[in-house]
Amino acid sequence: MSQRNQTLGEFIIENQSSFKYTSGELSRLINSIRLAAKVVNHEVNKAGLVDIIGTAGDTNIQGEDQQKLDVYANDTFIKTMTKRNIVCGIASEEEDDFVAINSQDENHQNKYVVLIDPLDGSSNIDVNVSVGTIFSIYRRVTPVGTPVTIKDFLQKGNQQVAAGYVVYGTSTMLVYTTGHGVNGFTLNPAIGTFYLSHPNMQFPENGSIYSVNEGNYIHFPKGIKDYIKYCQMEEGDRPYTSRYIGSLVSDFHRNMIKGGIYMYPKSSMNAKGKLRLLYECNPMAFLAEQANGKASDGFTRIMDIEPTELHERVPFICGSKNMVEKAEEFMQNA
Ligand code: P6P
Repeated sequence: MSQRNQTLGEFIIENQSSFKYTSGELSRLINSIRLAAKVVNHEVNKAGLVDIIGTAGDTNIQGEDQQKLDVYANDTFIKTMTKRNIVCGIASEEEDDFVAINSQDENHQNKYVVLIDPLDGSSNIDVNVSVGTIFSIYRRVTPVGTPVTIKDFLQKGNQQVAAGYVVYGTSTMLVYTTGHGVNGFTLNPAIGTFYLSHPNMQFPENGSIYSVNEGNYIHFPKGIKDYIKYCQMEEGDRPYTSRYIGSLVSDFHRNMIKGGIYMYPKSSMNAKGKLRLLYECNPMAFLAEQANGKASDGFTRIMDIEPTELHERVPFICGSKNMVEKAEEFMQNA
């Protein structure tokens, strides 16, 4: 019989015992994310065909126009995870406050909380550029049997039990970690099954791609400006190539495969940067470190930052270890 790649379902079962909380709940949670990803993928792939593009007429807490697909993705992930009766609470970029899951957990017995950016890069939807979902999973820290509280969500990134993303691109992939490396699964749309296509993903220690919105150059801190000029200098393996998709998941995914660095620094326009710590930077930082990469704000390891509020933003530098360390050197010597 011809060999075939392992499916995501088979991978989850095979690796369940390696996860210290082997009650199977995390496996069921990852499976619920798998289902929601397929449902959202179906809508994203036909966005141009139905009247689902454009704003839903609302704005989210970030003050950004909510694209209809944002709302659809948010509802899909929340409903799918709720129905599996595994999580006690969900925080989302699209929700002002966290959502306590009481309907399926009236005795507050569920142990996991999920933080999610249901459709990152959604401003790209109308121009047919790839977008993504980012998720971060923790065990609750308040007592089981009591209602979930904000403390369960404001945990440092180094407490994550799992994190990952779905990239809705030329193909749809689910990439995740439970702290034992990073593995990528590609969806076969003909049969609706994710297959292990990228086992043990690793950032090359060096790379020649830098990803930053250079339109904001004049607003960047001196250290970031100095590092960008370093990337552009003719010397050794430089000048590097600039690639910026405007979708964190896509820039991160390309850099993980080819080697590179992604930066969203603070600026005179965004005093703390643009990206959110809890459901963008922490999950991507967990993946980066599990793939031999690095993630910081230029000075502090992202996963060591103590969160103070649900939608807080931090400056974000992430990717190939040697490139991140060089950028940190410029930031710290500026
Ligand atoms: P800018 C998308 O809105 C996002 O959060 C990331 O996915 C992306 O990398 C960044 O913002 C793009 O922001 O300001 O460069 O358009």
